[in-house]
Amino acid sequence: MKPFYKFLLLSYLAFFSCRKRVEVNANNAGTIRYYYVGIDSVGWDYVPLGYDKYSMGTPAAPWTSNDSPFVIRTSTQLGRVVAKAMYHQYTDASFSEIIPQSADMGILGPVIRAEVGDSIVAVVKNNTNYQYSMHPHGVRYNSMNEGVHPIEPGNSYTYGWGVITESGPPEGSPFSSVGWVYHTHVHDRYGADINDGPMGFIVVYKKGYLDPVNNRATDVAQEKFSIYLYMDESQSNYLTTNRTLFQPAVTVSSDDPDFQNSSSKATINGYSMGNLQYTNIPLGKKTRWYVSGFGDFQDGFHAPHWHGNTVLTEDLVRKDVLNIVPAYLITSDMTAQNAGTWQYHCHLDDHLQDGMSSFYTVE
Ligand SMILES: [Cu+2]
Repeated sequence: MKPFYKFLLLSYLAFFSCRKRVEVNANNAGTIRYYYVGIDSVGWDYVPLGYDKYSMGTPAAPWTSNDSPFVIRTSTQLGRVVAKAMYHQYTDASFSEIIPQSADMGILGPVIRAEVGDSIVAVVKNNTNYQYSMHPHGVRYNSMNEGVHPIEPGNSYTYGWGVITESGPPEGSPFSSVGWVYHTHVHDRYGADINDGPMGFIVVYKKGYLDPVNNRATDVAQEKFSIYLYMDESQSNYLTTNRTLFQPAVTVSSDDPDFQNSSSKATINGYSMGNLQYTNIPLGKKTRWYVSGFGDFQDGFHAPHWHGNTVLTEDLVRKDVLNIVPAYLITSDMTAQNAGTWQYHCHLDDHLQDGMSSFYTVE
């Protein structure tokens, strides 16, 4: 058996035993990257600014007639604030202190970072009343670590994943990293899972390219993350709660077509209507964008579009619009030459009209 595969095998075995054993294996190859991730219930406001910034709303005149079904609370629609779930990174296994992240991450969980040859240990604690899991894309796992078995409310589960050659950028790639998604994936349940909120990114770097101080690739000045998604509150585990948690209580049937339509929020990182603002995109330096999305045949295709600047994708094509299908991820680099605050939105007209828009600022 080749040493590296032997290491992987040992690692997998070690993940089921004690942490000490894992650390012993760390001496053989790569680094063991520990992540303590809580799944927490949160009160979520899709439009925390309180107005539709994209449609040039103001605090005095916040919403367009298109916006109203999605943001105004009545007895027939949920409005803008609901209970959801999200992943938070904690400092350690006591799960007492959340590690904050930049505001433009929105509802996304922590970015799980590793270099090729490393292993990832994700200790996940479910602090909600519902079953969730953590399913990673791109890394190596066995069925016990696939993240399709529910973590029961109050329980924890430790996942071990191998970051193999095939998890990283291909040989000869000019990109030093490649992005992947992770998300809750409780088997046999679709809508009432990812719509609730638990999702995030994994980034795998070429060996030696993860800057441990700045938490990004050594050859870029900034990393940014986007997930385009209709979050369907009519499919959420929290639906029953959300119908009565705020006033007025929703009394219309959850099967009502208008209720269903108004419950489907067009978001980027959980924010709608230009309420997501990316900052600190450095002028003249490289910003790496990791862009993905989720959804179904009806609403899962997205066309992320940057105004003002272009990106270079992994296939070395110059673009300002990407083409995203569910769970597909594009890693692209922007060397911004155009300072200012620019729109960054889905180019599908109905998605944009429903609020799938944000801004980014080059400074
Ligand atoms: Cu879209």
